[in-house]
Amino acid sequence: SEVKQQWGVSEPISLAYPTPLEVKQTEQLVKTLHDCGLFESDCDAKKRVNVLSKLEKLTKDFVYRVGRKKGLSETVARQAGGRIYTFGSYKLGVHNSGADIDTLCVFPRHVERDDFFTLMRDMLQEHPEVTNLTAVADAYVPVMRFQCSDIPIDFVCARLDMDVIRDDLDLSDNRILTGMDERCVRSINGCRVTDEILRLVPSVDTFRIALRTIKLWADRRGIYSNMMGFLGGVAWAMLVARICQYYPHASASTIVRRFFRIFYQWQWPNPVLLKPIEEGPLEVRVWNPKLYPADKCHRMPIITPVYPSMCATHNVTDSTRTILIAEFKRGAELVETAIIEEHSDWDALFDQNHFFQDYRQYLQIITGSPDSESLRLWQGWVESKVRQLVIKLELTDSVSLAHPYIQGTHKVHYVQNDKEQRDVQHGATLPQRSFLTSDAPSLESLSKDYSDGLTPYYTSYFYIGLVTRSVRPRSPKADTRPSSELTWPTRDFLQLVTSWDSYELNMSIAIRNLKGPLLTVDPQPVSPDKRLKRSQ
Ligand code: 3AT
Ligand code: MN
Ligand code: MN
Repeated sequence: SEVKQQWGVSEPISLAYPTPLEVKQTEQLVKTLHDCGLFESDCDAKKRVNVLSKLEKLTKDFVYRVGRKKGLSETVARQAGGRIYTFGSYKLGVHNSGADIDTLCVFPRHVERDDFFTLMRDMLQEHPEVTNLTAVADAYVPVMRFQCSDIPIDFVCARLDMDVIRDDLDLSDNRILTGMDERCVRSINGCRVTDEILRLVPSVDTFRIALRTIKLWADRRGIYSNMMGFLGGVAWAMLVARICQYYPHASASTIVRRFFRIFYQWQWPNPVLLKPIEEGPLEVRVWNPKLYPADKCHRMPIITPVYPSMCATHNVTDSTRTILIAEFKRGAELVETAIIEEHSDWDALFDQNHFFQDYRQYLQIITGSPDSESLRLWQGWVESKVRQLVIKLELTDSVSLAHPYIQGTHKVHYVQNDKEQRDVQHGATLPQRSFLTSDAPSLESLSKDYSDGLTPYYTSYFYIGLVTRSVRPRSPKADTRPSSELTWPTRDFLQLVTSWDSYELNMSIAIRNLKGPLLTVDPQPVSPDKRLKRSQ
């Protein structure tokens, strides 16, 4: 007889084992995932293992060299160890071909983060297989990004308050957090969360198939983005893990079916927890809506399962929650009707959403610069603030839903003069001289036809789809056109983004109000009176 194990914070909903039909549906699901080209080849998988073993060796060598530099003896410096751990999708076993490997470098007390960003950086630079290295030492989570044998690596680091980092060091012990700096705690928690999620699911294999399904679905539906106020990889993983806990013996097809129904009907903002929230040894905040008003504001709280527990869905707004719940509903209906019938397939679940046809009104945020590197920084900053505009729009009477599109559109325009440059700064495209950056011809190949010469101007667009309602005029003379209601949110937003520390004069931004469905991602310019505001 079976010992009834409880997974998570409540009893399972059902202990049923899969029926033959459910097993078959899971096989069809796995086949569909394979057909989508999600899985990497064995050869690529071996390459990843190889790259990781090189990084492990490099780490030990790095710790040794810092030790010697700081006066440790040969033996002590060697014994100090050092290790790498993976996290993110690779560790969860749900990475697509081409995904990065999120890797944590753990070193002992005598090594500083500075050493990581100087000596380790040099060692990587000198490594023949390492390319495209960029380092962001002062980020919220400091990281070095590079490719090793063409595999993208996100390399973060943690310094533990220990003399020696042994190969069997267990990161799950909360005591290792004592004496660590906040950035290191954040870095190491990426690993601790991933490990704990895997420990908290009854069957890792089932979890992986279900999570791959949900990730593909979320990506196709345009709701896979923590930055834009939807959900990121960790949050999706925790949602799937919770369903696995409710149905410990179910097959992946059943997990997917229950996933949609349960989260469609979930009583948000009740939190999704994989285990009870723990206290711990640090002076840091643990998610607690009773104590912290900010935590009480979380609309769809999904809480990480290790100390210090945090909400992985801090960015969700009223609009993005509405969109997510509508997508859960769509998923539930599709899976429960079409797919569960014996002969139907899973493809419909993975249909792309049609953002550019779904709304009658859009805001287009146009960032630009004549310098592609400037634009990269500038549009990244603006992109990270788009959800602030969404929140401001939600506060107006006339907007009932503001839907941020999760991807920017990146273009290069070969302009002839200042007027053309101003036009593209405001969202115009030039016939035959505006291109998606990814498939633009070279400047030289076009220039010969233009005697005055051409210069490139780069733009990135971000879009917000709007659902508006008519607002009763406050006085007979009041302007009730929705666009007037949009003026203050967009003005505030422009003020927010242009107050950036690194804002420079060669960076432009404008916002346009576009009416009517945008049938392509490349809308024609609208007349200037529809522009809300620009600043340069
Ligand atoms: P991919 O397969 O890589 O697309 P993933 O889940 O591995 O999916 P990421 O590589 O973007 O996604 O992120 C892996 C982890 O890195 C998740 C989180 O613990 C951490 N992380 C990612 N982005 C940030 C961020 N901006 N700030 C802090 N931590 C982050
Ligand atoms: Mn990753
Ligand atoms: Mn990553």
